Amino acid sequence: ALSACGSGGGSADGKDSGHKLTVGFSQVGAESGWRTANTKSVQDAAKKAGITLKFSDAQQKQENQIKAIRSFIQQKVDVIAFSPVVESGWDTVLKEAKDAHIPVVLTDRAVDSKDDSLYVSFLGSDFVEEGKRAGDWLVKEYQGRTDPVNIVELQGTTGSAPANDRKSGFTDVIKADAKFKIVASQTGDFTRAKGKEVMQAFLKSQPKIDVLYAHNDDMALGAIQAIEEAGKKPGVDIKIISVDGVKDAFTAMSQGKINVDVECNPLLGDQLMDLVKKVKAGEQVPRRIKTQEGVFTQDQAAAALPTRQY
Ligand code: GYE
Repeated sequence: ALSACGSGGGSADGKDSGHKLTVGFSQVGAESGWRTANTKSVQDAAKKAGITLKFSDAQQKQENQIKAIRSFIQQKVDVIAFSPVVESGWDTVLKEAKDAHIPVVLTDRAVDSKDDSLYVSFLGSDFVEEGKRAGDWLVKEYQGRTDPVNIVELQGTTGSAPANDRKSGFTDVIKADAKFKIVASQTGDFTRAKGKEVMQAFLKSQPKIDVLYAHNDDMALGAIQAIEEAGKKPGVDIKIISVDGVKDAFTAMSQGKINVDVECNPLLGDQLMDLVKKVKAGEQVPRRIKTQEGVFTQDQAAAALPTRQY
C-alpha cells in the first residue's frame, strides 16, 4: 500500500522490489534542542515510511562519523544519510561509499567537497541567509544611531557549516556600517554549558557589551544565565540575537530575554525519507533542497509558543 507521504515511484512504501529499505543515518550528536528535535523527526519519519533506520550518534566527533559511515558500507545499507559535523575532510570516506555504489544524501549540514559526484543531494537550511537575517534585524534596530555598537559573538562548532555561514552572512550585512564592532568572538560548540562559560569570560574581558549574537538557542540560553548572574538584564542591558527558534528560546523571548530569533527548522524527517526513497528508486532529485523558515520577534514568539512543535 502507498503510505500517506508516498512520493510515487516504485518504492513509495519504503520497499524496493519486496525488500525493505535500509538507511544508515549518521547524526552529529545530541548537543542542542534543535538536534533532539531533528533526531526525533528523522526516527519518526523512518517508522512512518516503513524504512529501517540504522541510527548512529557521533557525539560531535568527525572520527565517529567516519567510522559509522564505514560500518554502513560494510552492512550494505541502501542509502547513507548524514549530517556532517564539520565541512572538510570527507572525500576519502565518501569515495568509499561511491565505490560501493551506495548513494549518499546530506541532511542539515553541508560538506565543502569539490567533487560533485560524492553525494546526490543536500537537504537543509540556508545558513548564510540566516546570518543575514540576524544582521538585518540589528541594522534596523540601531537605525539612525551613530554610537558604536559592541557585539560579542558565540560561534557554533568550529568548522561546521552553520558556524561558518551564520558568521559570514551576519558579517556581510553589518560591515556596511562602521558603528558595528564585533569585539569578541569565540566558539561555544552549540551547547548551553559552553555558551554560559564563554559568555562569563566575555563579561569579564569586555567593558561594554551592547549585543550578543549567538549562533544557536542553546548557547543563548546558557549566556542568559551568565548575564543574569553578572547582575545584568538579558534582552535589555545586552540585546540578544539567536538562531533556531526552539521552544525554550521562545519562552525566554516571551519573558523579554531574547530580542529576536532567526528560525532554523529541524523537522526534516519526512522530506529526508521522501528523498531517500526517490534516490533508491533511481529518480532524478534536486542537488539542493532548502527548507523554508522565518524570523520571530518577541510578540510573534509569544503567540507561536502554545503550538510550537520543538
Ligand atoms: O542550529 C544547532 C545545532 O546544524 C542547523 O546544529 C544545525 C545546528 C543548529 O547544534 O542548534
